[in-house]
Amino acid sequence: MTPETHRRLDQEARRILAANDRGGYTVPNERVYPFQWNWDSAFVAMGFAMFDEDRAWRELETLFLGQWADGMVPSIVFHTPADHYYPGPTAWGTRHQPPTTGISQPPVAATSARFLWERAVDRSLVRDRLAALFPKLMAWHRWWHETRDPDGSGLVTVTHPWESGRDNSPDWDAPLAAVAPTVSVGALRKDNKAVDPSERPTDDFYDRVMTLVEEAKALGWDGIAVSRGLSMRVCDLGVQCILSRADRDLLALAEELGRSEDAATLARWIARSDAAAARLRAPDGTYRSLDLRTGELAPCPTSASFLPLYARFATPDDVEAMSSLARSWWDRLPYGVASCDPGFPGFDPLRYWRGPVWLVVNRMIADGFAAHGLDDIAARIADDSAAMLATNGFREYFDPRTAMGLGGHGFSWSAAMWLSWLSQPGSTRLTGA
Ligand code: 9WN
Repeated sequence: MTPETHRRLDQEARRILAANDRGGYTVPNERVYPFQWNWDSAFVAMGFAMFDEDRAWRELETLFLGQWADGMVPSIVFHTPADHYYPGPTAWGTRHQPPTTGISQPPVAATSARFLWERAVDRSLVRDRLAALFPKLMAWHRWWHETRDPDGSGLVTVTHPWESGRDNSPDWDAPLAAVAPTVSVGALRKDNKAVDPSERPTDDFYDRVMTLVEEAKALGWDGIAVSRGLSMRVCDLGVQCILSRADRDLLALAEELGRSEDAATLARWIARSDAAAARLRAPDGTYRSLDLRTGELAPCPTSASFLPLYARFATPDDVEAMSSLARSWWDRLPYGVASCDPGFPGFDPLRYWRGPVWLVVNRMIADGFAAHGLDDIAARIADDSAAMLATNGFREYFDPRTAMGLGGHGFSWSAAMWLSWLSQPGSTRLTGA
């Protein structure tokens, strides 16, 4: 990449974060997603950290204004009204102020807090902020490990595809097929008017996922009742891995803060999920999501299948299997890492989480390979990611055949991935380098 391109991307990335900044929180993209999203903000904070530490901490602090009394941190915080997104606060029918959804999203925030802490120019200036955030992070992790794993199995449950952040992955095909739609919401959708419908989920998908929302509303959004009672209950490989990594990052922060009891609790949770991970390994050696109602594993590997490396529970055999899998995908597709196995019959390079590449997932996968000594794979993922941005802009996701940009434009977390990762030589590991 030429120095001019580098400079252009730097400027554009900062411009995007400034344009999407609503004062204390960032919208992923005004046109499609006009509120604060959970894991988006955790990644966006890493971008801000490169030039404005105070603003980076604020992003996380603002997200936790949405935290529920039971510890849950919602997928969306509706800080200010906007009528061009569906489903908005009324459709969710939750009681929190500010209004929120009733489901969570992948818990990247503790990893983000550790990222901010490790890169702080003067840690003494941010220690109080970390100390104030820590118990909130701990309460959220407890919610995952207790409310979303009420039997202490070591595998946490997601009850809605949007909780996974990988919204219409093939992982949800079978679990959603078992949800009998009771609503028809196609006419209410806004997303497929803002973005080409071929790049978005179908109406049938929306009917089923909004049926799950109705089920949870009928249970009064009670955490345990939802966890045990919804028609969809899956251990999402992505959430399981991201939580496990975030537990490790939170443990490192607990030690920094001298919180030994919390550190011991975290160590117990980590050991329990590490022991349960084998249940997610398919006979072909790849990791998959697990339908907790039927005991069935998901039909194909996805980009989440590389995340045991990021989580740090992968065995040496797993490392071998994952590097072969990554190389085999590059034999079929020039740009990595596709969100779904290119050999899967339902692979669709344009449609949302059924094929396209997301830079935040690439960031986690590259961290995992680098941490296991596979720097060549980590570097190739970074090169592909930078090439997609340089040629097609800061789009929401990209076609793995052509690098064509898809979904929303001027996307906050894509900008943050440039600022915190791709523009920074030698910064492949997210935390604990
Ligand atoms: C539902 C904001 C979010 C991301 C998700 C992505 C998409 C929302 C949607 O956009 O989901 O949460 O309406 O499609 O799948 O990962 O956090 O960028």
